[in-house]
Amino acid sequence: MPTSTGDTHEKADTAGQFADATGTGSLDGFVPWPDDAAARYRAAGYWRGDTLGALLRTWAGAWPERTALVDAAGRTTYAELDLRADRTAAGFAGLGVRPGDRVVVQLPNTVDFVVVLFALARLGAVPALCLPAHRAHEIGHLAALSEAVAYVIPDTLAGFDHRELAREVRERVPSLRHVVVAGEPGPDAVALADVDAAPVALPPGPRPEDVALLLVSGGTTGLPKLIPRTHDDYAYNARASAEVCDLTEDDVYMAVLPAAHNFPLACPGILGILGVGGTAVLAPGPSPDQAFALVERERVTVTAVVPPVADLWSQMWEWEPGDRSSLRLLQVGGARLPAALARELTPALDCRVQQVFGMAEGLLNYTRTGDSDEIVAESQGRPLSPDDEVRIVDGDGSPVAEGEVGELLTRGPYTIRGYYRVPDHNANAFTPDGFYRSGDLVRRLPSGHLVVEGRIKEVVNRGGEGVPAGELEDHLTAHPKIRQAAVIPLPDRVLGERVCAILVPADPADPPTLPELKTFLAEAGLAPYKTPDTIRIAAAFPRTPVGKIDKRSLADQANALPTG
Ligand code: OOB
Repeated sequence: MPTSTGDTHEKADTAGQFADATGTGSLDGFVPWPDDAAARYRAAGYWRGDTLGALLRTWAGAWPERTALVDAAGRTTYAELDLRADRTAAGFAGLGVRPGDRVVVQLPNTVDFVVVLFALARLGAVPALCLPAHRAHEIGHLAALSEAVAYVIPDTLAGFDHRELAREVRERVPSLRHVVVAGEPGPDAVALADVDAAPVALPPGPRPEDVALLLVSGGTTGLPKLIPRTHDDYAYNARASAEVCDLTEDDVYMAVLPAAHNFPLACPGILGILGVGGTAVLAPGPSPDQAFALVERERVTVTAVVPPVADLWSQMWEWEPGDRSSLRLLQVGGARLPAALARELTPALDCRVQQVFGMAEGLLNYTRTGDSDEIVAESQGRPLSPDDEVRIVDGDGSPVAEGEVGELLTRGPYTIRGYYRVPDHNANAFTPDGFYRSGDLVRRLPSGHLVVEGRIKEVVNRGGEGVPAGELEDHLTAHPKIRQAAVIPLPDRVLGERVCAILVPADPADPPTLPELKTFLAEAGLAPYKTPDTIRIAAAFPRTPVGKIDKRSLADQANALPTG
């Protein structure tokens, strides 16, 4: 164990090294909450003045010998994690990484990921958490935008050599001084194992209101953006989420989605489970063969998946051997969970299902333990915090009538007030009074739960009539011959856009036909203009880096697919 107790180390062998360090408070391009809002969030007890680095110290002090993390390489106790974070922080300091410096981190679900996160947090450096599937286009942009000084990668992953990618990014981004490799570094890079030194006197730690990390936006249009999350707000995000999920020290949370994504990281995810003294199992991915074996071996109690994974698991669960009775809660979010699938999940997996409608920008909605089966199947949950403010507005920005569909705007104690370093974009993405314009179309039920009807940009404009993709997808997936559905616009000379439904059939040998779907939708009471003009049959859908259906690629492929 390190000799220090707080976030400031007592060893003085490099004292003076950080004499001119200023901390991250001055991180340019970060939009803080206004003082009055910040004061309210502190007074209400949401922001408790902790930093992530100090929290780990507290946890390690309270339950040092418990297992914090499990990955393919083995088990790590809280005390070991705490020490590794200190040693790695000292290693980064030795490389010349300073408080406020940005570091692009692109690591798979491993103990190294968590160590690097806490090490940088202790140093006051700011990790930009990229997903393993990001490539030169995204990484180059995010590294340049943040003027990152270092880039942390695995050597190879899923047959892809990240060191090659790093060489390409380095040529484009002059600020990048170090490439740190978990594994074999190759030329011009340093091994993460060598970013390790005796804990040193670190500069004054970051302040709780400073940026702890940058998440990458999941937006499907344009280049990704960086989402600055502070120690205060992110600690609250994880802690309050852990409470909603009734997490205790006896829980074992399994991260199957990439750990850099907000959902498995802090909703409640890895940070939430560590905060209650439980164990986080870092799974390499959501494939049933790997994930199911880990559920059984580690007695996993909670995990989080996107709907396509929930769908796959529900089909495989009863056929794969093994005792997975430990699983008590399956969180599903990130994209629309069709109500029909939601209803199948509890009987198929014999566990409770929770819908999570969240965004890296902040706002989280959860269905709760006491909610009826109907609410859990049909809604995407209600806001986490009593101080989450939600407005549902029409195209003019005026509130819609209660129960009507409109765009969700939100602000609150863990919702950002601006993306990092994009003031022009922020002028439109946020209202003048600080609400984030989510682009999501929702309606509110009398219970306060929200139903996501789609995205503003995913409404097909059929000759002036709006067809929300999500609504039609839900109806289509209720058809017995359809496993998954994605609705996209196709250009049309007369209508402007027409409605194309791309379908993954339940049985590839027996795909649905357009006439039978039209009859089915009419019987369900759907307005005729909302029925598909054309259908395409696909074997599977392309996915985004976190596993959501990638509608952009799908639209590109639509014309090559067979019609039904
Ligand atoms: C999560 O975060 P992001 O940033 O990758 O994506 C956010 C967007 C939302 O604005 C919404 O369009 C969509 O993903 N979304 C959902 C949804 N959950 C997210 N759409 C329908 N139903 C849902 N349940 O995806 C995310 C972050 C934290 C927790 C969970 C998900």
